[in-house]
Amino acid sequence: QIKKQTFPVLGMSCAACAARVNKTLSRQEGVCSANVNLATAIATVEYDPSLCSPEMMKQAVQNAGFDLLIDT
Ligand code: 9UX
Repeated sequence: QIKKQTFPVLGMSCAACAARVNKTLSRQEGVCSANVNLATAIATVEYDPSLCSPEMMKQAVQNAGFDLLIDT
């Protein structure tokens, strides 16, 4: 089933940054929806845990020049 989780995002300083992180997460296989809040620096992601993991999201966000804090 779909899991909904929030992650702090590091490195965003403008709306275009947030849009880039949002697009990066949205394109990730297994991600159903992503919403990145610039003001709170929090990404809310709904995903299928059988298709992707927070580690994979972190890697993708790092490749885009930002970072995602995951619990593990
Ligand atoms: Mo605005 Mo975000 O120039 O990298 S896009 S700070």
